Amino acid sequence: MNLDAQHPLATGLTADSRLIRAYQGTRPDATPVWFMRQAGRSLPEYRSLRVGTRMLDACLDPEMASEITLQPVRRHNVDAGILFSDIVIPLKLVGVDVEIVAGTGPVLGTAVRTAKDVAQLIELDPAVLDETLAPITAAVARTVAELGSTPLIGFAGAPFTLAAYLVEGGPSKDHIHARTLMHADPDAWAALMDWTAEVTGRFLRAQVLAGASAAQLFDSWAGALSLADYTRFVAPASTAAIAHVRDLTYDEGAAGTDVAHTDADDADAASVRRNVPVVHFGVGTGELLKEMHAVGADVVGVDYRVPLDEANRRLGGLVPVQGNVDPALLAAPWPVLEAHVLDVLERGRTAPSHVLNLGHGVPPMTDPNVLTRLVAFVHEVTAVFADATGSVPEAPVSAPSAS
Ligand code: 1CP
Repeated sequence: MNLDAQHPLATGLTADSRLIRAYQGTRPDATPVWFMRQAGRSLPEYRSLRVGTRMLDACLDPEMASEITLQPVRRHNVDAGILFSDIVIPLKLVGVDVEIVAGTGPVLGTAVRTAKDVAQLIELDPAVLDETLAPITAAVARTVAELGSTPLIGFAGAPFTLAAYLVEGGPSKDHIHARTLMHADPDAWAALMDWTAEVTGRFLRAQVLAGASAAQLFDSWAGALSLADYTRFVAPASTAAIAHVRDLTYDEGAAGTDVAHTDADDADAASVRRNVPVVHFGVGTGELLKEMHAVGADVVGVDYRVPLDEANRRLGGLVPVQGNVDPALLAAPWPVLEAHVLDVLERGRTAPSHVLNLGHGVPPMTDPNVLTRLVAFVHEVTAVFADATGSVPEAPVSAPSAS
């Protein structure tokens, strides 16, 4: 389905941004940068705005969610905003009893452990989201109106990561109850994953339709899975979740956005149909990179454990990558961080394109000035990757991986 003519990708406002170009596999004039969890507790302006408002209430207040989304964009000059929300929001909106407990994370009223629990859960109709998502789409619309040519990334949790919270009842180290359920009762597990894919897929699609220019699916806890379990019990549901945005397209250089064209045929010939870029990220998922790409992603987010040249090799040299500065180094002396970032950039050059990010979220105690300095540094050092005329250099040719 083609996006609305007013969507920032369709009007061309964000279509030529560094982020979108890099997600499409070309190298813009400088490497784009944004940070997972760039909004939030590292910013004093966030902490003061949040006083007296619960996390999920803040997400469901369009004015507040929009303001929190914009705070890091104003402060750091990052190349994208990411909607301030949470992966459990669509669960809450369909009627699941979930809260975010400060310092802990999402906590469920009751864990979903048995086939009976699953049957009860999936009686909640995902179609209710068509109405209950209104505060989210309102927040997106407000935010993109302010962001102008800076793209907004919409996001959602992947079915496994959400199911991990549902089955465990809260955060967990090894997700053992979820991993047991998939083997002990594959039918109940499949029903749970189908339902979760539908709920989270609708949440993601609504954000893109409302104005987000890219979509990121977080399978944060998929690193707990073996490759065999991922492929059998998880990948089909991730494919189903991504399918909710996979069909969304826009025409670049289309008639109506290009005033130079008067002849309709000419305009058609010049226009290229593109899809809304989809990014897929997980933590500890070095063994799953290829499969996480195969579920329908355009870009793969890499955590800090696998160097980007190795990630690129595992991905066959053909996939744009995002990552993977170690968040722990944000608190190290600047020369240590700088050397690490240069190494990440150098390894990232082996891939078709690279969006610089952290290997996981910004730690709450991070000095925000370090993030601002890091953005300026990355933009400055990568500008020399482009040649003197400012044109985009050839992407380095990587040998296809043997794996
Ligand atoms: O009171 C607070 O400030 C709560 C902290 C917090 C914040 C700021 C939570 C609770 N969620 C969020 C916002 C959030 N969550 C964003 C905001 C946008 C941005 O990046 O700036 C995003 C993208 C998420 C997504 C999210 N929530 C993920 C996937 C990304 C990741 O970090 O792996 C996960 C796993 C969650 C669950 C969650 N919500 C909150 C916490 C502390 C957690 C993790 C709990 C755990 O360890 O299991």
